[in-house]
Amino acid sequence: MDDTLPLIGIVMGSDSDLPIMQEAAAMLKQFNIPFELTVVSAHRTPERMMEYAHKAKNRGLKAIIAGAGGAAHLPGMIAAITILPVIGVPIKSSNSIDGWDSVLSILQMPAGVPVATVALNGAKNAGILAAQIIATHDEAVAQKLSAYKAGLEADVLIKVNSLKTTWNNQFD
Ligand code: RP5
Repeated sequence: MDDTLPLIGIVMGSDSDLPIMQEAAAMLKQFNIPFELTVVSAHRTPERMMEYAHKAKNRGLKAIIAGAGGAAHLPGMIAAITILPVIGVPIKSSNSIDGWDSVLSILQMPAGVPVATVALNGAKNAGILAAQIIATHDEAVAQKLSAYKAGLEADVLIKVNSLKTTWNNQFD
């Protein structure tokens, strides 16, 4: 059990969201950012959700990644309570019609209460975005992010060169 004080809180409505949400955890691990991960359900544990959101800032968290599926109220309700940035992950869950319910529940927040919503099942990007928030005041994380982005470019250029062996490309 890791008891390092977390900077990022990852919460999800159910453990059935974990296969997706652990992609956010993997990115935070890659960038060496301490995080915690637990289940907080807006509908099934509303008081736990309220307590989590109320205490988050004083517990030292800098941002919260919240994922939920179906009628996905968790990210928006947490954002209603805390001033920490909340990154919402819509999840295509067993009770989701086709994912649009989760996307729209998390995306269509009223003015004044933003949730930074990533793509459906986009927990990986949620982890990267949380790291970018930390990187605004942590140079070591900023350097890891720069290296990550450079790696993305290098991967594409390898594919460009590979395609060249088969397909005409006069661009470069
Ligand atoms: C949501 O309901 C959860 O976030 C999950 O995506 C979905 C289904 O939950 P389970 O019935 O699998 O626990 O609140």
